[in-house]
Amino acid sequence: MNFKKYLENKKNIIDKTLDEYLPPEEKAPSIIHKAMRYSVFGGGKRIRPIFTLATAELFGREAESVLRAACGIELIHTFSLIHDDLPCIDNDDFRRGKPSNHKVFGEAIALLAGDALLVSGFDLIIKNSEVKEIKKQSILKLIKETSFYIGTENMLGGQVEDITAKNEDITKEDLVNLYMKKTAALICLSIRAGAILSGANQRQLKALTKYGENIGLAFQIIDDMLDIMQDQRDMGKPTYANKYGIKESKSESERLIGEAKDYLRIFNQKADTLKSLADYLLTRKK
Ligand code: GRG
Repeated sequence: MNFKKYLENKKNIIDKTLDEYLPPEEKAPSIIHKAMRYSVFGGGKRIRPIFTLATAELFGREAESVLRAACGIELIHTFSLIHDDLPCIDNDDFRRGKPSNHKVFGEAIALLAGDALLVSGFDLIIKNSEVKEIKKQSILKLIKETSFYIGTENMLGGQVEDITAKNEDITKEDLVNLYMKKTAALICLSIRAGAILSGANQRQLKALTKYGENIGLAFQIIDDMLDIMQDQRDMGKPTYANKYGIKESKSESERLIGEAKDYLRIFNQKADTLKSLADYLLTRKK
């Protein structure tokens, strides 16, 4: 199967799982289920759950065996986007070219839809324990990891730094640290999830974590470049591309992706899909 087909195929099974899991729009209280579905099916790339599935496959597992946990992480990602767009945080009227959740449903419902998706994310990870070959202990470990990677030491803390950072005085080290928390943490979690549920040993988990950190950091630097190239630059915000320019952002993201792939050496050609996913990030247009 070529790589484009691989991405398409995985996206389809992720969409199907999410659709079967989420309450239907008409179920009461209908407005929140509509709001949740609006953002979950709003055109996301599904890159985080695809990382989880591809990592499980690296260990010879079927993608299906970790599908629910992977989708749980996608719900948590969607929650973070809805809250990120709220007037009290980034105040963005648009997400993926469409009106953001609060523009359609109002602030109160958007806030609650985000909360509901966070809760549902954990629920879906727990539901993965129903898969026969998955050890219950590994689900507990993943729940603990998820709390850590989205908590105040990681995603949530990164978001706090993001809204308080001042463009003029942030150093490169602090900006990279902020990106590691705000963006790389959840991407890293999605890779670790596939490894933990597939019984990875410490050496394998360490290599995949380094891969995930590099990928996650590159992802945010590329995201900033895309914002500039698509004329969506926020001048009030310190971003890598705003501060250091497109040329340096490009070479730094290429360096990080190259290093990420080097960490996969211990898996030989079994890691080819994860290497292709790393390369794909450099060419993505959205
Ligand atoms: C309460 C744990 C908690 C978190 C709330 C709002 C928030 C704190 C964190 C948000 C952090 C954030 C929005 C980071 C940006 C990461 C990023 C580049 C998102 C875009 O990801 P894509 O391109 O999105 O994968 P798609 O549209 O493909 O789904």
